[in-house]
Amino acid sequence: MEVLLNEDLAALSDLDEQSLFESLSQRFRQDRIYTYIGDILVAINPFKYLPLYEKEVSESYKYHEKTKLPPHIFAVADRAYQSMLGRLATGPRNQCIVISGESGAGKTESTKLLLRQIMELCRANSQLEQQILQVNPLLEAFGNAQTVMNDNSSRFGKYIQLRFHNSSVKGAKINEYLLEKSRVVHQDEGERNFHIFYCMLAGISPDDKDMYGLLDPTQYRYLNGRYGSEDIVRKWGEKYSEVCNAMDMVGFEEQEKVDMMTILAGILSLGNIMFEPTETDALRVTDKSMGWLKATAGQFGVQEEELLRSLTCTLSVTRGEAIRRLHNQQQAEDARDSIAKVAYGRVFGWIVSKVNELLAPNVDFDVELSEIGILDIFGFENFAVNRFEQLCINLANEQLQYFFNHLKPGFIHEEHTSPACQWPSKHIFLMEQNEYKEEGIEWESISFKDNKPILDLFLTKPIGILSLLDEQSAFPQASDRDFVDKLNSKFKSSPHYEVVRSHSPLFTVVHYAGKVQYNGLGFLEKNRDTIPASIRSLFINSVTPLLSLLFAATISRTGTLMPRKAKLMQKADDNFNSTRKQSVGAQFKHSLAVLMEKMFVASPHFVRCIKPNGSKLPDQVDNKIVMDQLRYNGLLETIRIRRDGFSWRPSFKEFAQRYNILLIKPDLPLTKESCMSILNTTEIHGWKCGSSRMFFKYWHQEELARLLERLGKAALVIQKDYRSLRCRRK
Ligand code: AOV
Ligand code: MG
Repeated sequence: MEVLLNEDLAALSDLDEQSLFESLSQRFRQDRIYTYIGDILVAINPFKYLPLYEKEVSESYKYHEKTKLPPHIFAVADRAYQSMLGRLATGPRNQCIVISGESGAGKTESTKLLLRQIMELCRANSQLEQQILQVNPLLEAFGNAQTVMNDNSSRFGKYIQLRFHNSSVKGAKINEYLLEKSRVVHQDEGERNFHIFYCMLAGISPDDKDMYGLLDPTQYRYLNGRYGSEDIVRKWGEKYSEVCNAMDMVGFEEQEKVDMMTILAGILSLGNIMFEPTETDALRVTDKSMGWLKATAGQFGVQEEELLRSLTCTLSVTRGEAIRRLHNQQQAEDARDSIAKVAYGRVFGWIVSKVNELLAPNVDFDVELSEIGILDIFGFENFAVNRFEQLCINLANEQLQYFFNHLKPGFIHEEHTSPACQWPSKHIFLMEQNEYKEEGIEWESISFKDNKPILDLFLTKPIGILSLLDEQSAFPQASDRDFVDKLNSKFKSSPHYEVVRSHSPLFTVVHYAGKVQYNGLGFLEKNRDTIPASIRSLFINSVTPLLSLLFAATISRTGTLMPRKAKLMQKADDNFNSTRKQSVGAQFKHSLAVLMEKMFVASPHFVRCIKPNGSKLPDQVDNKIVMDQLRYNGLLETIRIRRDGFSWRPSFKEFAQRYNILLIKPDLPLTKESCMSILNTTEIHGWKCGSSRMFFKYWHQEELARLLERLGKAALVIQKDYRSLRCRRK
């Protein structure tokens, strides 16, 4: 019994910060990296190989009983899959698994294990299954990089939706969030560019290397001259063949692959183009880098002069008149880097939309599909310098925390899902407490740290951080300082905002997880994310088919490519300053809202990943680092809320109908008394009985499901015995 108790820490009677920490670290020292806290799985990154994922283990967790086996990520896969099929307790068929934790905590590894196990469980269409499993290595090559926190850090967030018809998988769809494009042109000390560059250089055949015009890796400025030991290079080489293999499996065509690699080679060459001023105040490409200019033009399939023009001057059209402004050296370098970023970003976006096209479910429209979604998104970030990217990431985490706090599994779905999908908020708790009163149930009010005010600070229109950012972004003359001044004047008295006195445009947000100071430099430009007209037309005219497609088309919010007539685009581009394009902040806000809507109408599962120490080492627990994470991700708070509330409240009729089989009396009246006698035959405790309905804690549903399951098994055994008896008689 002791072991069982420890495997689910929600069952500990005195659960506080210290005891939670003690139990988790004690288990971790015995290589028990997984622990349940109620319906949350806590996973501590072991940073070493553990024999936890072998075939036999995977088999044993298929259709298992939760308490019979130790906590495991495969158990989460099993629960999600069984719930999707309606085999476990009631609730919506769509499932979503939210994986959170800070960088290097093990989110992506957990995602891969979940995917693998779900594919094992459904074993339907083996080709599709293989395709789905290949998506990860492909996305990782293009979207992951080595950082100081994690050697394989995801530089984008993703939501993978697996779509099923009955028990078999029919397709998949990926949403990606905020690829960190700036990494293409700059990496901090101890970090690297996206994996794919190193893989390509290490793995490509000498012939292909010539074809793409690739040179020695140490030559490229965008790679910082860093490459690696022979051992590492060999690993990259192997990874390259894996990536090529994955592309084939998923269904990319040969020409598409060639185009993609050529564009990557072009980006590397582009990075080496340097500029210098001439005596006449104009700007020229240095003699040394003339070769790189030529190479880039060749690799991008564009005219050399046109490329040069888009680097050295800006063309703007005002009232039908073209005005050319010459760049200074800094502006030319910025133009070069933004071409590299936009080209890489488009390639990545295209890969995702191509994957979605190739893995789209091939079924009739009227076939209803259910879904298991897996969210692997960056954790809360607080660095020495926090930029626009950190602001977005932390906003996403506020949103997730809100979801977590306000969710009462079963409860919301059964009784309060409105078609318009109103997000449940504080009123759920009020409603809940009124219901206790009406039903004559004793209750204590449940208090919780509501982060709605922080979300409002970001999202309210027209006076929220994102709206004000959009407002300032719309003024061509506004500066980052103006934006921060605006924030200061609007929010100086907000409890979640702090004015910072400094020459730099700094401001502080008091997040649920702590204070974060942001540096507003670059916010306006990153939020606008506009591509100069000259660059777009440069690429539209490229002879490389993929490149021309990437710029003649826009990638919609849902991730699918929407080709448009290039002419139309160009026309719009000519006066792009005045055309309305959604800002990055607004797009991100929108995709978060879509995600939340999906999540609020699905049955949720939570995996909270924890990093045991900051040095990526096995067998070491750093108390402070772990404690901080327990606090940041609000584990304790959530445990308390969930333990205190009654999440499932079936009417007497509903309950008696579903569980009368436990009494083996099919004609039982559907009354309060019947409900009580059903429950009295079980060993389930802690429920309450109101005047019209029953009140259960979140874990009761599962206990009841288990009883039904046992009964089902018993019935099967009886049937089998009966049949064999009859056979023998014959
Ligand atoms: P992350 O996804 O949470 O960080 P990862 O899933 O990439 O973190 O994990 C980081 C590293 O930890 C992996 O590359 C593995 O070496 C190791 N690791 C994680 N889980 C396990 C496990 N179950 N068993 C063994 N090793 C593991 V980031 O994407 O950086 O936020 O942005
Ligand atoms: Mg990751």
